[in-house]
Amino acid sequence: MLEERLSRITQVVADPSVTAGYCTDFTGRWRGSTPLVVLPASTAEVAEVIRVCAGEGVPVVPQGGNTGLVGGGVPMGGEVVLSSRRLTGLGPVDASAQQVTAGAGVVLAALQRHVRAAGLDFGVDFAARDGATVGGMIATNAGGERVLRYGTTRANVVGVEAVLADGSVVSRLGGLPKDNTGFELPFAGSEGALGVVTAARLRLVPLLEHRATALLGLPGVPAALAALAVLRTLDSLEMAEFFLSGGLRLVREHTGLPAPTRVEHAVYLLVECAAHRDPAPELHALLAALDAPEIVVAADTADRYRLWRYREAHTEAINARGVPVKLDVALPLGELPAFLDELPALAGDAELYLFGHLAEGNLHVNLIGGRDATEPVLRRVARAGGSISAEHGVGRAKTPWLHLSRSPAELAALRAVKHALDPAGLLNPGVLVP
Ligand code: 2HG
Ligand code: ZN
Repeated sequence: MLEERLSRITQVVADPSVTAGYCTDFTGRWRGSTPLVVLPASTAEVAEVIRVCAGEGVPVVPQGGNTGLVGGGVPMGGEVVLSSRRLTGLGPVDASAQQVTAGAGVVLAALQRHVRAAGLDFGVDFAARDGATVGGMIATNAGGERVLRYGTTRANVVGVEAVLADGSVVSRLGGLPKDNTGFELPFAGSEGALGVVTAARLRLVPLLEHRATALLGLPGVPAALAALAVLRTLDSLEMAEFFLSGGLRLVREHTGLPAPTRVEHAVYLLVECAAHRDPAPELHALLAALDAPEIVVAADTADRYRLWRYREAHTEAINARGVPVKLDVALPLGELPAFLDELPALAGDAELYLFGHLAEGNLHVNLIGGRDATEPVLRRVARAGGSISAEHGVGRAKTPWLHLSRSPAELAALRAVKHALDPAGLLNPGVLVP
């Protein structure tokens, strides 16, 4: 029996009251079921688990912190869940190479604490830092709030260790910055469909101890884009996040926070600079020259986090309001104003909440209630040369629309890679390349 065989390898949970927590996503939109959650504590155990499941023809859904938003880590077909929660090894920080090795189950916030204690930092950061894991971040190629400076997760990974669908292990944790002995297997963005990431060698960045943060109240997105163009001249710029008055109202209702500005504005732009020397003078000089109706400057670290909270609490505030349809899209910056003008009509009778990462043209379109507007919104994004999934991945949510962002030749190549590495379709069936 499968449970017995897997139990001989590692920890297995079958109790439905426990497995239920692995079967539903954060939004409540994706609700699956599983006979078993398997929690291996080493790469060798993962490999054995995969070998047993492959031998029995039992499909597996790899899962990290279950903070995903596209149904990519939920067992919608009754699959076995392979959780990375016990793969929490963290190696010593290599200060001269500026690297660290982390297990797939290491939570982002724990990684940050570990490397910051050694005077370095990890280049990726986002609101789900207390739940998201290294393996999940690689599998989804997570982006977040610092992409404008450090790129997405892919750019911050030196090498990956993973278990393939036949149970074999590929390990690239040596950390050589130069090693052109063939191409790297594309685990970043593979969404658990090509292999189970078990550990990674991560690139670290200097810990910048001086930070300056400001919230700009602006009349519209064109003004926010104009401000961004000016602020981008600063080498120290690290964050340029935006939200709108409607989302702010919802966040305030949910959190009880006071208004961040004297008067309400249509658009809010949250910017942060970081450097080895205090970036406040250069940021404040540029802000003073901007034509912004209102600017609030953070006084200290607690104040910085207070300002972040208006932006970062959007996801939980929206969730408290209802089960959202989440469309994570990106458009060329020049296309944003026209797209945003048309968006309310495309959203129809759904409640629309919009926020995101302005520098990448990455909009989080959240729709609650009403008719499902996924189709018209994604088609409009594609017409503008945008992406139907900027940073959350394809998961199960976006597979019907993947053709809007990828050409037939690209789709055929994706399918060929999937088939070569997982011919039986054992890993995360129905996700990314159904
Ligand atoms: C963020 O930027 C996340 O906070 C979540 O990508 C976005 O909830 C969302 O739509
Ligand atoms: Zn985001």
